[in-house]
Amino acid sequence: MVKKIVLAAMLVAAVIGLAAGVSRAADTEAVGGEFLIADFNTGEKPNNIGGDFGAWSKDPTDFSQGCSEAFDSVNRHGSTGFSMKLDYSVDSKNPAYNGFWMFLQNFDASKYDNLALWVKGDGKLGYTTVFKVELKNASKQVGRYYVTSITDSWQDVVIPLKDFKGITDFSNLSEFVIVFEDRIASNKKGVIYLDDIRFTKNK
Ligand SMILES: [Ca+2]
Repeated sequence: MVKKIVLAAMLVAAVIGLAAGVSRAADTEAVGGEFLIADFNTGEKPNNIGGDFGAWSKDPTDFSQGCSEAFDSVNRHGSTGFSMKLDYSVDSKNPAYNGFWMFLQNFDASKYDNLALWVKGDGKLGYTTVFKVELKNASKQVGRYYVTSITDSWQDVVIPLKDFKGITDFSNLSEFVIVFEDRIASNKKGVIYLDDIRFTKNK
């Protein structure tokens, strides 16, 4: 009988320990009110929450438009790892748009205030100062926001979630998308670097 009680107590302690461990892990990922989605620092897919990503194009058979993605260790934000390099062209006589997609694994961002990402254009190869960012959720809502004023220096672009038009529920996000558009892009072809995509809370 005593043995059984001891065993039961050990089991309870183990379960509590496990639960505490899980909650600690969640806390470390949300250090400083931020939750890191993608830093690209492994140089491999997936992102930091297990989501796949890649470039996409409206018309892969039209070779005058398209986007390709690559890990870049030269132009990165921070002292180690990689950024995501997006080499795009919407310089086509046909309607052209393309960009980058990334799965968010039904991430619950409802406790966060902003989507934040580090962005810069390539000073030598050229870049658009404007592009669209989309957030999609499991209910098929699509939120849209235009990022402007991109330069060839790293900037922390912080987008309030409430400023995404077309989406109201952030509790089950399915996808993050970058869109380069022929009608909007200030440069029809060029290179944009992304790094440290995350959800943040207001201070
Ligand atoms: Ca990085």
